[in-house]
Amino acid sequence: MRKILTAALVVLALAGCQAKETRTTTVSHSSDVNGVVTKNAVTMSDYAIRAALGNNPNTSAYVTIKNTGTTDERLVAATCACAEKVGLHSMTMSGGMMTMNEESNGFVIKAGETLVFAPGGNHIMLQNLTVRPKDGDTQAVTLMFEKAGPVTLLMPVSNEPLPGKTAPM
Ligand SMILES: [Cu+2]
Repeated sequence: MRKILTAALVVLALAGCQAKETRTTTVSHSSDVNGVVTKNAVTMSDYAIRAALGNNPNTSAYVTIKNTGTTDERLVAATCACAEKVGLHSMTMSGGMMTMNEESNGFVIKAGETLVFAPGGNHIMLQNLTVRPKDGDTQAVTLMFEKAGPVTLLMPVSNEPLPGKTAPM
């Protein structure tokens, strides 16, 4: 697990009111495991990509993923044509410092559970941007799931707070 100090982490200004739009995408996948047919479904909501600020070469994307299926799922990786490197990062507090950790094995989402990527916590890190997302644009981000396969979300570029989620300040 790689640890990265977040000295350069930009605390995004969270001006404005709650986003009124809700964005949801659901994919279903049926599989036959040892003769038992299971249905694996993941629902993605509240996704957005933050506009690139100033000369910052990086930005983040957020999404809420609910596993509505009966078997565990794993988010393996994410890709975006807008960045040279895309990582799945978690945040932990150590020694009074917030640090980002690259989760190279991805995130397990157990049946019935929800994985949240939101400001101040888990985030999809877009590093060395080749396209600088601007407010109002849309950017495709592909999530790679172990069972459901690749899912491409057209993420709105927005610095508005995500519905129901506030950044710890
Ligand atoms: Cu990060």
